[in-house]
Amino acid sequence: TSARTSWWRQSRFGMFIHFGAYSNLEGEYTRPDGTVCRNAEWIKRECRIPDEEYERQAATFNPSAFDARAIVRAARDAGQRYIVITAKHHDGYAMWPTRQNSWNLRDHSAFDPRRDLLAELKKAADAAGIKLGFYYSIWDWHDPDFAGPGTFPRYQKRMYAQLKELIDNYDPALLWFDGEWDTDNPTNPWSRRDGADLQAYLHTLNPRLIVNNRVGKREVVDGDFGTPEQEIPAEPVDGQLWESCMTLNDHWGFAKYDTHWKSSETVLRNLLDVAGRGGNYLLNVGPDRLGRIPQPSVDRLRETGRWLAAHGQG
Ligand code: FUL
Repeated sequence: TSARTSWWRQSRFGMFIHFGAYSNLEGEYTRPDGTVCRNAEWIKRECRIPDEEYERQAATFNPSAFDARAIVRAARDAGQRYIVITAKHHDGYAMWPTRQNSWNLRDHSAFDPRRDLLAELKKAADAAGIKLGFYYSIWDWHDPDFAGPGTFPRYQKRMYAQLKELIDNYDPALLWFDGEWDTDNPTNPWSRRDGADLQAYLHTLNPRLIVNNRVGKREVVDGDFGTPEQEIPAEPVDGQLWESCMTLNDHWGFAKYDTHWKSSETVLRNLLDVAGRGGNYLLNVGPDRLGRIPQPSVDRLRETGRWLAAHGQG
């Protein structure tokens, strides 16, 4: 436990935001034969949406109602002290104007090209004293070099360049990697060595950066903290910092049909349980295609924050 991780260890409660080109479909894809396939951030793959079609829909993505200040306010009022937003999920779509490709919110959307969501969020978060982190998927369904024979080094170069852009332009306090595994994905070439190299590189760009364990292979030696997902571990690994990430309903990305919301009592119980055992709780929201956090999520965040404030923990 170093001084570097001190703000993170003291934070206890954070907001996860899953937002990307998939959000534009709001969880439903109507196949050519008229049947409907449901998913959320995995919709491209799980519903086997052809590339051209996914690209066509992404070109209409216009999150014009994304309000960084309102989101930061919702987080702060909930008692959350940091935010982690998907800068790039598995579909490879970058939520900032990356110069490495045109598969991004500036060059491939119907969004106002003068706007930059990550910059807006960074500014609002700074103003509120909230730390900002980025989720970044190593696995990339869009970049042909990810799984092409012998082309992974080319992909990796672009990935390094994208991460440098993120660090140079938005100064994130934390990077939350994902998509490093090879169980679902036998073509995933990510190795332990790649993880160690990447982490060393990131620390040359910013020695204070905090990184999760999915930068490597989720082992105790990887990154700064463990990432149990949708669960509160009975016995956290000895000596390893950890953070439970959880959805508020049953999906990470927006799914219009999913109304299976956790009660604010459940959220609070989870938070106290996690914090009582020394972990952090990263609670997810999935904005709709216009960029608005669903009202049931806003309500639960507000109720949680109200309880914390009333008990002197806000
Ligand atoms: C998983 C991803 O595959 C999910 O889509 C989500 O982002 C979750 C937090 O991590 O590994």
